[in-house]
Amino acid sequence: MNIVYIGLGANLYAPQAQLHKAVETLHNHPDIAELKVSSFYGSKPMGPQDQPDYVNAVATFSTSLDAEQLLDQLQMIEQQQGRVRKENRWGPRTLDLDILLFNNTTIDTPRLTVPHYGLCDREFVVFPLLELDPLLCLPNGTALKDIAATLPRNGLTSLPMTHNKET
Ligand code: A4P
Ligand code: MG
Repeated sequence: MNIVYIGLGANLYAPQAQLHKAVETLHNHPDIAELKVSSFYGSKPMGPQDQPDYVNAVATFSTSLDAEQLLDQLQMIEQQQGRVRKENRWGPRTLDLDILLFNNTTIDTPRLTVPHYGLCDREFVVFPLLELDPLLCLPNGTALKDIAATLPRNGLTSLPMTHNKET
């Protein structure tokens, strides 16, 4: 079994509901077990500022899928939830699912860079990861809490729990 951490992000069409729906799909997936999800967080857009704020979360689970098979599954879920890939980098999206960590390994292939290249710079990834595991370390041995110590929160807020799938 592989232990995986993924990032979830959305800023279009009821972003909290998009994340709830993605979590439900992961929960029901036959090759995914032991799913744990962080709180949902409100975050300021990284990149172009003329787009809505984001809702972000991270999740961890075990899976028998290898990393590329998992990427296929995550991209399928993005597609099912209406993701349209556009030219403009870092633009708004209904759902973005990124593989943050895959076991304690590094992956560098044309399709995959793991740990995710932005992991250490993104408050909306680092703080939710620490919520799931305060002792989490990167494959190079760096403790995530040491990265968090100097990372600005940039207005990151923990959102109240909602089960309302329309918000
Ligand atoms: N790819 C390589 N490594 C990975 C990985 N570890 N996980 C490749 C997932 N995919 C990976 O991704 C492009 C290609 O990256 C994939 O085909 C895969 O083979 P994409 O999802 O099509 O494109 P993208 O997500 O638009 O591009 P990018 O550069 O990954 O965007 P980011 O870095 O994900 O940023 N602001 C806030 N507050 N919160 C956000 O979540 N997200 C973005 C998008 C911008 N601003 C944000 C947020
Ligand atoms: Mg992505």
